[in-house]
Amino acid sequence: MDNTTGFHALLEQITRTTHDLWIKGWAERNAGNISVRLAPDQIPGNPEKNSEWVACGFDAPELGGELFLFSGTGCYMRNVALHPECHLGVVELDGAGRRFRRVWGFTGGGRPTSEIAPHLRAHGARLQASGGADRVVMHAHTPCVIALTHCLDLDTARLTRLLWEMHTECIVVFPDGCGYIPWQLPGSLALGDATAEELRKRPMAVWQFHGTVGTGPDIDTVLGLMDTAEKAAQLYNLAAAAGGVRNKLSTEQLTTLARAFHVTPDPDILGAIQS
Ligand code: 2HA
Ligand code: ZN
Repeated sequence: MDNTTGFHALLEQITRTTHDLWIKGWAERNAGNISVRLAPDQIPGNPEKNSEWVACGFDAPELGGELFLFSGTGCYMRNVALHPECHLGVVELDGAGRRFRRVWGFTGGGRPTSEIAPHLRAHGARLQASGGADRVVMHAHTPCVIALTHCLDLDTARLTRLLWEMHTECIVVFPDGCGYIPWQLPGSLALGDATAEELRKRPMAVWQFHGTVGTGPDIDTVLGLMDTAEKAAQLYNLAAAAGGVRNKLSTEQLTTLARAFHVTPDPDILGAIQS
């Protein structure tokens, strides 16, 4: 596969996914954002080399020299497929991870998402945690998960247990759990740092009163991860509205699933599995 083919294949996946986020009701107005740390075969041909360097406002030395595709600040997910080169852009980080410059896209003066700090912090955390395999960070306003954060007193263990117990798929899809981040200002470095702390241990986190952030090696995996958590939250909300959750997966059933599917759930959340 040559460079151009790789980049265009990525653009197709992204534009399909941004449309999906809109159709799913996860991306009202300019909600949601995506970034991808580009693999060598995903770098666009003829990168621009003369655009101005812009300060990130923080240092991300672990990401120095990397190229990222970002959705743009203010962009509506439902419109990305119409003009990808306007709503998406590729930026290069300098060697110190302190400044970035545009090398493709953002025609019409676009800039990376307002959530650039949480995105880059998430990339840094997952680069280390996954040994370089994870390249995608996606954020969306997932309604059922957000509703949970308004109804329940949660922390990472409580949220993860709830999701695992409400849907058979969950412990297999995210055995490391789903992090819970108490409310922080959107786009802030504080939100980025709190998110990174959870993402060093697990690939997904929920932002209280705001949404979900998912990470993984490719876009399908990340959408699938976030969708599975959202489905479990939807099942909880439906059951609660229908009279209350009377029955849920037991620790024994969760343990049986983990053994059958060869996953090791976070022992601090499930308890260590006896062999
Ligand atoms: O990009 O979703 O969190 C708009 C948002 C901010
Ligand atoms: Zn948001």
